[in-house]
Amino acid sequence: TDTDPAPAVGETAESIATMEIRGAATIASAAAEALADQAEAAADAEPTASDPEAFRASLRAAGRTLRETRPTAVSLPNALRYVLQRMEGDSVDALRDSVVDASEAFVRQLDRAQEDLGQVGANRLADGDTVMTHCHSTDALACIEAAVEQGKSISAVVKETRPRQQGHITAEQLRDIGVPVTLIVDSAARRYLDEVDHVVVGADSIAADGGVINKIGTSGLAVNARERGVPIMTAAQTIKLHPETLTGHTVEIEMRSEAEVIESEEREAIGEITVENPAFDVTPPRYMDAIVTEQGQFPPESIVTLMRELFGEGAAEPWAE
Ligand code: RUB
Repeated sequence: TDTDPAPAVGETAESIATMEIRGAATIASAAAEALADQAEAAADAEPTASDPEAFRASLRAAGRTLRETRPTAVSLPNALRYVLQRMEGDSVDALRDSVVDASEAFVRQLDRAQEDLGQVGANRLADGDTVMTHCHSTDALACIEAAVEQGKSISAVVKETRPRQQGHITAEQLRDIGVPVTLIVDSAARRYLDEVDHVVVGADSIAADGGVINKIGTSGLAVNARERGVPIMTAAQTIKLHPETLTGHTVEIEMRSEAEVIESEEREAIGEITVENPAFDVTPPRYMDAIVTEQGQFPPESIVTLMRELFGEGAAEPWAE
């Protein structure tokens, strides 16, 4: 059709779906950048180059393509909303510039927010602390990195995070900043909590009731941490706040392929079984000590106030046809 997204959008969407691009913040900045690419491409090709309405439609189509890649990280629709709500102008040139500027502003803000929340999270960590991590979160790593930069000596117990083993990325990045790392299998977490001073995780979405949606296994880790008396924080910039939960919607938990869990030959050898692979779970607010954002730290139960301030009561979908 006239409004087919540019190849760059298709490539980004594919990379998000296959998890080559992954993690809520990274997905959000890639999506914002793909919209800027779409704006450049649409301003250069007919019919969008000479028809502002067709240009707008092509940006909305790009938004829908990106939106459909993965369902759980709200930073993705929040990024699309940020950029598309700022698309304005009577000419295609003006429209293109508004999208490119908004995309750049979004990515700048994201980086800035991560730096700021890193400072807040770092203040919760003390010199000599051992932290436990789950999955790979750039927001969580920002807290540990800022603590290291403050001159604190931090070591880490890193959960491998089955089935995709994002813990390996965390282990490598912590090593790069000089943090001693002990890698463990997920089921060893409770045993190691006795040696840990703080659990630090990220979030894909934060619900209005303070529930934290993050990589599967986070909720069990939080319950165990509470039982062991170990504080747990989630590092989540405000782009992770899920506006639709203000009106009673729940966050969709992505179900991924069973091939990530078991190889097909092995599965066939076992016989007729069901394999399920939910990618995320919900940690109830009572098991989370703090949500650390670029605007300071919050008890999970009070996050709704910040959410109303930032999003109001309703969230429009500017990518709708
Ligand atoms: C990643 C994950 C991360 C959050 C936060 O899941 O659960 O903890 O996305 O990451 P997946 P960040 O690997 O399935 O995308 O702090 O970088 O936004």
